Amino acid sequence: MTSSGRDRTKNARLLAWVDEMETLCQPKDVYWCDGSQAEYDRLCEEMVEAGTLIRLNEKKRPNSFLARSHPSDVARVEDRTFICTKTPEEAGPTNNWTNPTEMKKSLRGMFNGSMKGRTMYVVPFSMGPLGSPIAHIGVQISDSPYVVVNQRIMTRMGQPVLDVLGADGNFVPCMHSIGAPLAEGQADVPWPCEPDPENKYIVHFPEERAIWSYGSGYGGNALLGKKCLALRIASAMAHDEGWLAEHMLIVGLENPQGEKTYVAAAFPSACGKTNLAMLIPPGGFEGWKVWTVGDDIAWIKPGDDGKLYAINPEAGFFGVAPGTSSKSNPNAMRTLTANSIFTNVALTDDGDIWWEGMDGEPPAHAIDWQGNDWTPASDKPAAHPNARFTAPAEQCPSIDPAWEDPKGVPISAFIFGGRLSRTFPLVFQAFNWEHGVYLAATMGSEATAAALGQAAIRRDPMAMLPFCGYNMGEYWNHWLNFGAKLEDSPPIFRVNWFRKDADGKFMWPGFGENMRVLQWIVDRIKDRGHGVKSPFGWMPRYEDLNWTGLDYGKALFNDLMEIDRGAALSEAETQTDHFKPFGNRLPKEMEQQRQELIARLERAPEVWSMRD
Ligand code: TSX
Ligand code: MN
Repeated sequence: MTSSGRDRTKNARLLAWVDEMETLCQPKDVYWCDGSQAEYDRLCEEMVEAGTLIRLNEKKRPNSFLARSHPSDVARVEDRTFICTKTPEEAGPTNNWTNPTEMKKSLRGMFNGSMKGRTMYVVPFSMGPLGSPIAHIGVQISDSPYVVVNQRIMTRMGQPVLDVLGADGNFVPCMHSIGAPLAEGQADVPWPCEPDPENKYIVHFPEERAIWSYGSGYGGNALLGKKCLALRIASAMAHDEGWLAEHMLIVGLENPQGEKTYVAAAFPSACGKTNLAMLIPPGGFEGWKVWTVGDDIAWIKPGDDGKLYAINPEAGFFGVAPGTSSKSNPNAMRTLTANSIFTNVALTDDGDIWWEGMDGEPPAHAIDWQGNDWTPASDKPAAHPNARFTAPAEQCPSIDPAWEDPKGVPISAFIFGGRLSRTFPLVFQAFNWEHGVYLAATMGSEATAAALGQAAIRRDPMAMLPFCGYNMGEYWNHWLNFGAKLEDSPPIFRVNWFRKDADGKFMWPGFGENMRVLQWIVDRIKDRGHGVKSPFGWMPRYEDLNWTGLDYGKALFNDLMEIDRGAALSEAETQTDHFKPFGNRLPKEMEQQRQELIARLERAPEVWSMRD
């Protein structure tokens, strides 16, 4: 036995599992990660020598690296993601289901000898501050050193986790192999993986609380603490135990009096969630401050005082690089100045990184994400559109002083967003919890069907469509029950930064200016904010928002807030297609809310507007 685990933990279940996986995967050796800086530095140096990492210019980007993935391994593989519950019904109509016994059998076949010629790393990690009552421990076994160093940024990783785990502590086993064993004498490649997408498997066993991932070294497929544990497995735990595991950012909104209000917000992809999590208030908001607790995942539990408390289970940001700039997100740019790993971005001639949408002029020459020469005249992007940065959260200038508080931060409201170019107002507040759950369950973003220029809504309920580890109908039911049990359920808001006018131009400046919407939300939470009743929910009038520092007229605002009855009714009609697959798992409240919306719209004028 090459394993040194007995010196590191007395957890019998962990030791037995590692031994069993060593026998199955047949690695050349086993290494238990301690999580130290020295270990991180050594693994990075080994990857530089192997060609997996490129060390960036030490003056411009200290202690930072570039990785280029195999072109087949650039994103999560949703059609290769499986939820293996006893019955397909428990996984629900939005997940890929496979029989757990059969899936386990074929996984054992795949993992048999899959680590030949490689080191098997044992990576203990905590999702959430070490020892927090809201945190959970996972242990990932992986044959990828790239995974190990990313996990050290994204989670609390190493020996302190084993110390907290103790002899009888519980953990989620997270089994990972890139699926590229090395034969005797076979040379390695910079990014080994299983290149055939059909042979990649991201598999969840929610009942057993276990994860098996095969064939990919990339992001959400391979850093198993994030989407796999903190969302898919945790959502199943949260359902059983009465809490929430959500795809949400968490921010603290501090007013000039120093009062802080924390909110959690869910958006589908490409809505700028990380930008909102790190927002800098615009001119006119002196004394206001937005504090970042997390940009992607929130674990939320009711406290003894009846309030909700949330932690960010992660310790870093794994964000989309293209589009990130000093304009769109100055705090992110500052976070990335050192100690970061960049994947599939471009390499500049001075050893720094670049991507589309970064500040300033594009470089005259660079090496693109596939390692080829690139100039602004090239017809392909220099960075892959899903290129990523991995950066420590503590480096974020707006990181909240309480971001590692083990008891979490109190959540006063939920915000749900979408990307809708027509007929959807900037902001409104749900009439009550049930109505808010309905608004969240029907949220989505536009997928433009280019042919007709027509916009169909791609539904992404609670932004959890790819991340719910059980039947989504039951998930909505859980949300309804969760709120019903609370003495004081928090208000729920919907926002849309992306409405366009008839000329196709964005009507709302977005970015830092979203602070105006956030202030109204804080006002409403504190029962200070005025609102008018619309068919959609409570809305601010022009005079209810703070316009200091922005030249934005009342007529334009009223256009931004108007509701077209016909469009809203046909939207409500298409929700039947969205609800139908859930059958008797659809909570009756959802259809009830839809009918109530239709009734409100039928009583409304053809164009509902605040114009007087
Ligand atoms: O992140 C964005 N946010 C949230 C910021 C806190 N983006 C980028 C989305 C892609 C990830 C936005 N894009 C936002 C937004 O609020 N709004 C828009 C649309 C928009 C784009 C450009 C302009 C205005 C709006 N530019 C000018 O008006 C000059
Ligand atoms: Mn996400």
